[in-house]
Amino acid sequence: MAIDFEELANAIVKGDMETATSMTAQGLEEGKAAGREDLVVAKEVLNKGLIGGMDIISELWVQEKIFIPEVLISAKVMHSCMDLLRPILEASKEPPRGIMVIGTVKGDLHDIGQNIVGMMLKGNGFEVHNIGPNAAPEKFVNKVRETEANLVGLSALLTTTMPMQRETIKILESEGILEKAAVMVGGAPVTADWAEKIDADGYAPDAAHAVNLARQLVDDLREELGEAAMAN
Ligand code: B12
Repeated sequence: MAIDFEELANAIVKGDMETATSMTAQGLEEGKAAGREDLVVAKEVLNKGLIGGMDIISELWVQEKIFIPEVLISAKVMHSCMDLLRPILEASKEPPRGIMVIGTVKGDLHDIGQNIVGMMLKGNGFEVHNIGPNAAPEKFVNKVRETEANLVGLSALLTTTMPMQRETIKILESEGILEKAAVMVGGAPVTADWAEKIDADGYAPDAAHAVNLARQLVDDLREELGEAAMAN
């Protein structure tokens, strides 16, 4: 019997760590027992259960039915459930398609969405270096230099930190990073228009689109720079 995704989402909302983590584990086990592919089951648990729970949290917060402490508890439960899915979502047998540095821009502590994007990219053959939330532009610059990344992902969840995406891109540009790397932006308030305005190379509304966009940007870079330059 498949797990009840609504019950899992509600456990996230209630901050019920035990129920949420045991249902996540149970969902994976039942999928395996039914002979379904681990990755398909993990994505289903993530999208229908965990993200479903965060959608309810967002709605309740907007309606002022819950407050920051409750949101923090739910976020903690969400992280623990994601830890159970991580080994499956990040497993990839392919050589790296590209190297990405991802983080949430300075001043912004939201990290759930960018963690999901990072996990999905890893599972799709990218080498991913996640520098976490509240990441200053210099931190992006240093990590790209250290890892020779060809993709940079900037997340922002607040309208007040969206300008920091622009600022970070400006600094990446002035440091010469964007000669060999492409930059993509995302986060709930971010739009394709904003991405264009701040000279990002691309925008994706969610993790699935982010994977396609990352592939496209790396292919475009390869064409532009040639394979030899990409290897340096
Ligand atoms: C959880 C949460 C918190 C938690 C964060 C915990 C954590 N570890 O992340 C806590 C409680 C800390 C928090 C704090 C605050 N928050 Co808050 N938070 C949220 C909430 C409810 C959910 C965010 C989330 O995790 N969503 C689930 C994930 C899966 O979705 P996602 O992040 O959008 O990510 C997806 C896509 O956007 C995309 N994506 C994300 N990043 C990237 C990056 C790239 C490169 C790409 C391509 C794609 C991509 O892919 C992801 C997966 O599909 C949102 C509500 C909302 N509607 O977003 C408010 C929300 C973002 N918060 C808000 C506010 C106001 C705050 C505070 C200022 C509150 C306060 N008064 O202190 C503080 C700010 C603290 C700070 N300096 O950052 C507002 C922002 C309003 C605005 N217009 O700016 C929101 C919208 C709530 C609201 N409606 O009022 N928050």
